[in-house]
Amino acid sequence: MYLFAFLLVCKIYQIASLKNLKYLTMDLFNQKPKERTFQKFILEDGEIWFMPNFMPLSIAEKYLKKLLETINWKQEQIKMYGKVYDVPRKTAWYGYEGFSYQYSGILCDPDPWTVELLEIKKVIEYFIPTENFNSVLLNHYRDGNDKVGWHADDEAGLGINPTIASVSLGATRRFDLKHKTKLNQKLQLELPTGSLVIMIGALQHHWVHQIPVQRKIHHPRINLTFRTIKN
Ligand SMILES: [Mn+2]
Repeated sequence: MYLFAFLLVCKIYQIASLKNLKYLTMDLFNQKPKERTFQKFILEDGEIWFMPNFMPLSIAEKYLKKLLETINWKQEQIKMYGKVYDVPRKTAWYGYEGFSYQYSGILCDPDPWTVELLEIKKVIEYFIPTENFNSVLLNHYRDGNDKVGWHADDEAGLGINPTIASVSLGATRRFDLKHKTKLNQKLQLELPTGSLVIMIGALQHHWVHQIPVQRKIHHPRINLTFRTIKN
């Protein structure tokens, strides 16, 4: 009897929290989407589309808190010159079953989508209807000491000219891009909370990007990069 009552309370709580989250999506759509447009940077060998106000600040704050608490954050390690180091950020991988990813030569399965991640995915796909992302890589930069070095998202599993959508929540961090061979081709963006960046075209084949160390930043930032893995 008590167990039944307990389960009922859990169920009601679950429904209530789902409703709350649906409200977030509604709210996102109600914020006059037409006023939210992309600034398009048409670069040599690629494009960057930037929407600083993708999410209202109050909603970005809610997602940040929720994702920090509920995501299955992992401390990955890398081997360099025979020594093992912690990756300077926490990471997580979510997506549909069957779309596994390769990390340091190991094949990993994604965690199943959470309600929040599916919501954010849905809203991104409202703005770029050509995409149907099947996975998301999450990065948690605990403070300005966490970073990601120069790299391209050019793993074989992403195919040719992948579209990658990146949502920022929390501390504003700098996002640097540079062309691999045309050394005068550079772009620097400040990514505020609730902003959306889309990387398009041949960008991953010709450019590299990084999130540099910024020691004066003492707050966390989460970054969600939605991708389409081709199996
Ligand atoms: Mn990247």
